[in-house]
Amino acid sequence: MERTLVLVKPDGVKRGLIGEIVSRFEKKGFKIVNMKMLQMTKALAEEHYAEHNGKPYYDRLIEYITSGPIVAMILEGDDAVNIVRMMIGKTSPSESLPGTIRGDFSLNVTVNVVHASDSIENAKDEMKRFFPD
Ligand code: FUP
Repeated sequence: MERTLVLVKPDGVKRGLIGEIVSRFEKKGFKIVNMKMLQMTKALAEEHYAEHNGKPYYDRLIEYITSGPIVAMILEGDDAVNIVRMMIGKTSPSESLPGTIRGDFSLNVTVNVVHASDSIENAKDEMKRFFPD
């Protein structure tokens, strides 16, 4: 069994998509092992997106991700990291296919509804970051 971290980002919460997103993962067969609502601080956002520091979109990204409450959850299931990444869709709006969460609900590369860990190693760090206990 593998675990991964998913965030419903501020636009997903504001648009009332928490239930839709949780439901897709539940129906797929993932177990929700932890979940909470929080607002990311600037410090947490800068840690989470450290590798993007210096990119032209970085300031907008930090402002957006701290702009309202998010929902963080840990999902568990076989091959969770890869399968959840497939279910959220690609980062680029022109590549996120219909049927994926981003493909169905977002047209914007920054304001894109969800985050999911992109490797087992990052999943471990991100689960610790959002669920330190
Ligand atoms: P992803 O793992 O799909 O969330 O994508 P990345 O790790 O490449 O990027 C993290 C976040 O940076 C994305 F959710 C949105 C933002 N981003 C932009 O705003 N513009 C870009 O050109 C690339 C990424």
